[in-house]
Amino acid sequence: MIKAIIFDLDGVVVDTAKHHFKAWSLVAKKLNVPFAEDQNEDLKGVSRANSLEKILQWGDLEISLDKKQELLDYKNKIYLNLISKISSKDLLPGVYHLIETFRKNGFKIALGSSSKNAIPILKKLELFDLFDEIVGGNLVSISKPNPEVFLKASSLLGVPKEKCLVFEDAQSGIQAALNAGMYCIAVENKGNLIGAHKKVNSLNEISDISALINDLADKKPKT
Ligand code: B16
Ligand code: MG
Repeated sequence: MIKAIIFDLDGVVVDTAKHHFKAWSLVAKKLNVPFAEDQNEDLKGVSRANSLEKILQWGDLEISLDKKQELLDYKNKIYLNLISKISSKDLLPGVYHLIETFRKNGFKIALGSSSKNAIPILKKLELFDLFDEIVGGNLVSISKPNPEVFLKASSLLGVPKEKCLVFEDAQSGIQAALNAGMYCIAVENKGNLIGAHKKVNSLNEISDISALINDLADKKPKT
C-alpha cells in the first residue's frame, strides 16, 4: 500500500499562486497580451519557460531567445520580490500538521514541484528538514504534465511509483501524477480539477490518515 507522500509546492504547501499570477500579469502587460485570472489556471504547475511559451501563444507572438530570457528573468525578479517576506504564516491550512502526521506514521515525504525556487521557499517556510527528498524545477528537464518530477521523487525515496500518493492543486500536476502511475489527491475549492482519485477543498479536511489510505486502497493507480 501507500508508503510515500509527494507534495506539490505552490498551491498545496504555500499560497504563492497569487504571486505567480501577479508576476505573469506584468509580463503579459509588457507583451500587450490580455491575461485574466482564469488563464492563470493553465499556468499552474507549468515550468517558468513553458508558461512564457503559453502566454506568447495566447498573444500569437514570436520573439527572440534573448528576449525570452529577458522576460523570464524579469518574471522571476518580480516573483522573488513578492515572496521575499513569506514565512510559515503563509503555509496553507493543515499542511504542517498533515506532513507531521504522515512522518510520525512512518511515511516517506518528498516535494515534487516545477519551481526552481523550491529549496529557498521551503527554507523560508521552515519546512526544509521535514522532507526526505526535494525535487524542484532544477532537477527536471520536462515540465508537468510529464511524470518526470514525480518519478524522480519516487526513485530518490526508493519507493515504487504505485506506492506513492501525490497531493496536487493543478490539472497539469494531476495528469503528471496519473502519468507516473501514482495515486493523486486534488486540493482545490473551485471544482475545476478532474481525474484525481479523490478531492479535498483543503488539507485540513484530512483528519484520519488511516481512513484516507484505506479509502485509496479500494482504487488502483490510474495508468
Ligand atoms: P518558478 P508547483 C509551479 O510550482 C507553479 O505552480 C507554477 O505557477 C510556476 O510557473 C512553476 O512552479 C515554476 O516556478 O518560476 O518558481 O521556477 O505548483 O509545481 O509547485
Ligand atoms: Mg501547484
